[in-house]
Amino acid sequence: MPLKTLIVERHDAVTLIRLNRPEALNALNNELLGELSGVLDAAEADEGVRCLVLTGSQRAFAAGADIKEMSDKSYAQMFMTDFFGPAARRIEQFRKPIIAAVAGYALGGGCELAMLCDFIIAAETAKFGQPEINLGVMPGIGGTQRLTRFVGKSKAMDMILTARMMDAAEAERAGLVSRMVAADKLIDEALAAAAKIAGQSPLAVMMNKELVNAAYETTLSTGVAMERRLFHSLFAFDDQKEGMAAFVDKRPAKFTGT
Ligand code: DAK
Repeated sequence: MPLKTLIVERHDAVTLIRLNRPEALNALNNELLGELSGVLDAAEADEGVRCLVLTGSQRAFAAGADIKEMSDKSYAQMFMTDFFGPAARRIEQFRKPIIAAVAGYALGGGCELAMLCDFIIAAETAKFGQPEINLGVMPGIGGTQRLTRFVGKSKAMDMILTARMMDAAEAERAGLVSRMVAADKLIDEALAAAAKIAGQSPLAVMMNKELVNAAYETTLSTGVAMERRLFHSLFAFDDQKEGMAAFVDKRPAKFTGT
């Protein structure tokens, strides 16, 4: 079935996904999240895909959950459909890296979607916010938890309680985004980062992703112990031998994922 709300492009081992609901500033509705889950399923199953980039338009990454779709729902409907739950879990459990390339508005569920990715590259035009309080509600895809872990309690409280937006420069200073670039360089920069990741050993990439995420979920000593075990395990693979031999031979490594 052709996709209605996403544009998907393949750039060698990188899949670029563009949110595409321009009439609603890429607001997230059920259709879009269902399509996104399907694209992630396909990317997970495709061994040729090593990294993903998720982006929106110059005007908006995503201006939040679709308020028009959501406004009349009852508590029973929200609960019984587990509103947004399956899509959020799909992204959380995705094992390959996803880079969010954010220009324009990343608000509410849009900011949360960016934070669900592994890191965020922001255009100078990016604006991040959790303005749900203006609607009498609250973030619902982890915003109260993830924003607080990214930027600390004070800025998270400020943004969530006042609904103020953070521009790209502040977001970079606060650690919400990994780098800020000119708007016309955003996609090139994100694709270049993704290509760099795609050229690494996929085994090492997935284990590194798992461990950085574990830092949010576990104690320091448990995380460090997990890291040591996985580090040891990498010596079971050809990619470790190749990576170290290539360094000694002063040549680029050719990783095979074995
Ligand atoms: N939903 C639906 N339509 C939206 C939208 C949204 N979030 N944001 C913008 N649009 C639509 C506008 O209605 C307008 O449509 P037309 O009037 O042309 O038909 C079109 O996009 C262009 O928007 P504007 O005319 O407003 O454009 P401006 O440049 O003047 O303003 C803006 C841009 C981004 C500042 C403004 O559109 C705005 O404030 N948008 C709403 C931002 C917002 O409040 N976002 C948070 C939404 S609530 C859950 C999980 C998650 C969530 C909820 C539950 N569960 C797991 C239970 C998440 C909730 C949210 O994200």
